[in-house]
Amino acid sequence: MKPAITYELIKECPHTHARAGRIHTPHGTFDTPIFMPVGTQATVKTMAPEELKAMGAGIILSNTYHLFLRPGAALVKEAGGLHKFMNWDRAILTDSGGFQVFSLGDLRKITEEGVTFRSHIDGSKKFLSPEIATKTQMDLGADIIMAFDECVPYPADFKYTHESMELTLRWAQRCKDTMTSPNQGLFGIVQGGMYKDLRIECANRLVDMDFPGYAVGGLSVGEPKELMYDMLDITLEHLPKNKARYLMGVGTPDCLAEGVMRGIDMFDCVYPTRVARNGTAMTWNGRLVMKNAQYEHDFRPIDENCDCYACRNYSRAYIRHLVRVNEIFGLHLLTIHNLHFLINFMKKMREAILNDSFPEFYHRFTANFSFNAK
Ligand code: PRF
Ligand code: ZN
Repeated sequence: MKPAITYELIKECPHTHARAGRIHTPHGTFDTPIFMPVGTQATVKTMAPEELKAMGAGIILSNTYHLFLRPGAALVKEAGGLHKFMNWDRAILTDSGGFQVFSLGDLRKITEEGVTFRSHIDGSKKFLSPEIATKTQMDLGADIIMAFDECVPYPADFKYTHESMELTLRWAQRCKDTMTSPNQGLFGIVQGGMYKDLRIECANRLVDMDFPGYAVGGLSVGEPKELMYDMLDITLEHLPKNKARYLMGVGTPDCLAEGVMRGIDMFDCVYPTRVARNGTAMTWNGRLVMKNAQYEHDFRPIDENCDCYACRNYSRAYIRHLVRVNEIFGLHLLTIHNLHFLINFMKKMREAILNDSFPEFYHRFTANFSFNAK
C-alpha cells in the first residue's frame, strides 16, 4: 500500500544542501520548501480559507493541545474531521501537543506514561500520552500528524537531555504502534538539545523506526542562532534524502533562508501572524512598524513590489490609521500581507534552487535584510 505522505525530490542545489521538492498528501500536493501558516485553534487568525488559498497556501498547521481542550477531538470527529469542520480542503498538519504542554512550565508533570498538566483555560487536570496524542490526531484527521515528544528547554545539562531523548524515542515508538490510519502520515521528531552526539543518535534511531517524514524539534528555544544552525547541519546529515524534513517553530526570514540552505523542506511559525496583530509588516528589507509617525503621509503600499490584496489596494497611511485606532481590518490586512510575503519568499527560494541560483539569492537577501525594525 502506498504511504499517505510521500516526498518527491525534484532538484538539489549544486552548491548548498538546499532542495526543491513536492509533498503528496491525501489533500493535494504542495511544493517545497514551504511555509505553513499556523491555525492553532482551527483557524489562521483573521483569515478565511479562500484568502489563504488565493495567496497559494498549500498546507496549514493546527494544534492538538488547543483542540483537545476545546472543542475536543470528539466534536471535530462528529463534524467530519478538521478539514470539514474548518472548511479547508488542502493539507493540514497537527502538532502533537508535546511542545505546548511543555511550554506550561510549573503546571505540568512528566512521567514515563505521559504528561499531567493543568488546562490554561480553567485549571482542570488533564493528561496527554503518546497514545492519547496519536488517537486525538487520528480523530482530528490531519494529513500529517506528529509524534508526542519532550522539547528540552535551553540550556539543559547532558544527563537531562540524554534521558529526555531516550523518553522521546520510547514515546515515538508508542505513537507508531498506536497509529493505524492509512490516510495519515506520522512524522518522528529529532530531539537531543544542543548536543551533537545526541542529535546524531536520535536521528539514526528514528530513521531505523522508519517514518514517512522527520521533524527537527527542540531548536529556536532561546539558543544563539549559530548554535541552532550547527545542530541543524549535524541533524540533517543523518536524515534520508527521500523523506520530508520539517523544522518546527521557525519562521523569521533569516532563519528560513538558513534552514532551506541546510536542506529543510517545511517550516511553521506564529511569527508572521503574531507580529501582524502587533501592527508590524514584513518586507525584504526588514520590519515596518506601522504605528510609526513616518508613515502618517506615506501613501505608498507596504511593499511596492508585493501583489497581495493589501498592497494592491491600501496605503501605509491607511493601515497606520487602522492600527492606531485598533480597527480589526488593519490587523487583517497586515496578516494577509505577512503571510503572502512569506509564501512568496519560499517560492522565490524554490525558483532559485530550480535555476541553480540559490547562492545568489542568499547573498542578495542577506545584503538587503536587517532584522531590526524600521
Ligand atoms: N516539538 C513539538 N513541537 C514544536 C517543537 C518541538 O520541539 C518546537 C521547537 N521549536 C516548536 N514546535 N512537538
Ligand atoms: Zn503585500
